[in-house]
Amino acid sequence: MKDSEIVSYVRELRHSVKAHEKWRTKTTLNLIPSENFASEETRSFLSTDLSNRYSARDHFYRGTRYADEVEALAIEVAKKLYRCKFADVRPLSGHTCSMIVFMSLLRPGNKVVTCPPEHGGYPGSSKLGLGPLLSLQNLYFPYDQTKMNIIPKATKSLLDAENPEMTVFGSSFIPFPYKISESLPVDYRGFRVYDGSHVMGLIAGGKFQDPLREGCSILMGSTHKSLFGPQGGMLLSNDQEIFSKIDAKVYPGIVDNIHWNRVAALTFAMLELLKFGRQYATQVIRNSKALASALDDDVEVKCKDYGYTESHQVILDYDEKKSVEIANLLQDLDIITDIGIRLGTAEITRRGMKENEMLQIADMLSDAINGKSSKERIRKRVHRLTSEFPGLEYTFSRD
Ligand code: DSN
Repeated sequence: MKDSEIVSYVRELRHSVKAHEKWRTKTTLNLIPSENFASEETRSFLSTDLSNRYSARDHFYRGTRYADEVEALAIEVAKKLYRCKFADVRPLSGHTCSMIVFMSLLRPGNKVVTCPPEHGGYPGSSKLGLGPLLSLQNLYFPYDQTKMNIIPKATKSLLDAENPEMTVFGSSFIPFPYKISESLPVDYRGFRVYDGSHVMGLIAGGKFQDPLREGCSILMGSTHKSLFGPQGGMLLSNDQEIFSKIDAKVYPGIVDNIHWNRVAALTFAMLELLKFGRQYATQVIRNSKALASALDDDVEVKCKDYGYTESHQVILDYDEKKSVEIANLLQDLDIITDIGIRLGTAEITRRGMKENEMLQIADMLSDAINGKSSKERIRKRVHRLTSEFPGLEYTFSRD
């Protein structure tokens, strides 16, 4: 390859990353509920020397003195934040957590119950993902589409009849907490897991549900959705026997090298949540409720009869084709969503927006979806709003 071609690739790479940074952090209004802003200080840990190093459980490497301290601190902070006895911060993602839990505790042919993917269950742990890869039998919770939740009584009957080896509560579309204890038969002996990927930040803030005290023995999830850390995963438990089984499989079976820079960044984000989590989670939920009720005059929102939402998610009620059209239209206006359509309030809350801004956003969404204003005018309003919130809240002052 010629030098000039390499230089051109370098230029292209720099350009794409810089343009992405400006577009997604400055210009656009991000309503994807599985994303968030990590604070500048959290992000600064990601580019430290920790990213260059190894440290493994078998102590094969020297030079790990401080990386080991970082891990010990991470575990200590995670246990405090989630009020539990055991924490593992090594998983590289929420999906890796599912792999670790399934591969440690289940055998081929075992049954696992999850939320149905067609109703917003996480596809990665369903028959579309890990199920067939690990030769598991996938069963699904009976689900009430109107309430966007599992049906406790029917779930109890399913668990009684099938006696599955594992039940995984939680979902990617999760406007409401699950009634865990009401769904579990008294004599159910399977593993009870909560995939809190979407709601880890709300759980940390004490504002959603508390799975480890509601009947689950494992809480797992990703660390970058409502929990505003770097991308990664985390496993938490109060059960020593279960945790030991998991621990035995993580290294060297599923996660070899741990990304220590990520663990340091996660620890900082968890400290932010220890200090500001309650305020943050309270405002996220207030914002979701405000956004949903303001939208509902003109835009189809699910679960009106149930107060719309108790999480960071507001779920719109359009068919697949229309949802894709809307998501594309909104992207054109610098409003970023998925094609679910789920609207998430975690990132805009972190930027400091409150109920008043939710009314403005609802107005922009309604104008866009119903074609009540020109694209140019809506885009300008989006840019005005994002420029008014250049910073980030719920973090420590650097003064
Ligand atoms: N990517 C996540 C979501 O958007 O819900 C699932 O891990």
